[in-house]
Amino acid sequence: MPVSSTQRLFFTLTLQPTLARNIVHWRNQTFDVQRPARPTPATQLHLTLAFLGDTRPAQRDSLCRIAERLQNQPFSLTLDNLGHWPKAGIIWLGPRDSPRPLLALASALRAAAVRCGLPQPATPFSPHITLFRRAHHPLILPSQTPGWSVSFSHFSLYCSELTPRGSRYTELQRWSLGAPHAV
Ligand code: 2AM
Repeated sequence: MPVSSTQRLFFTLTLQPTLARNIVHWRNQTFDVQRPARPTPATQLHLTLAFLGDTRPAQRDSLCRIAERLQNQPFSLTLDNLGHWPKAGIIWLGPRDSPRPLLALASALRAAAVRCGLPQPATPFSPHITLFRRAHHPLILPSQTPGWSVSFSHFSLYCSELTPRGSRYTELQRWSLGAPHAV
């Protein structure tokens, strides 16, 4: 099968537009991060549950069938933690404590990926929302975040296309949490 028929996919939690705009507003006021660090646009802020990489149509269809049958529960979390991974060049926002239903959902989706022939990293799931990319230089992070509390009632499958202007994300499908059917 030609490589062009694959799609670069990931399962993710999306943020409400108002929350995304609030995060960007706070980020712009709080961080003094110079180029080449690149801030993530508000419309692209998300929390990845499982990165699938290049996925064939048959694999995508199998994953969608599994996702549709999941009965993981909705949950809330608090975005009260900041981190910097200098090697990856990522500054992130995330929860200090990960609720069990979040961990269970990520684990179920990673397991589904493996079942469909899409290997997953051995490293533990580390929930985060990327605020900046290409941030490889040392920096001092703000001591705290506004501590947004966020509820999630669905998760999504996204396609990522790499363009010269950065990644372009498209939602392909979404599923309710707590109900075994697509939204
Ligand atoms: P990141 O924000 O930490 O880079 C789409 O690329 C999403 O999948 C991003 O949220 C990205 O996380 C995540 N992801 C996880 N592993 C990845 C990988 N090996 N390559 C690209 N993206 C990955």
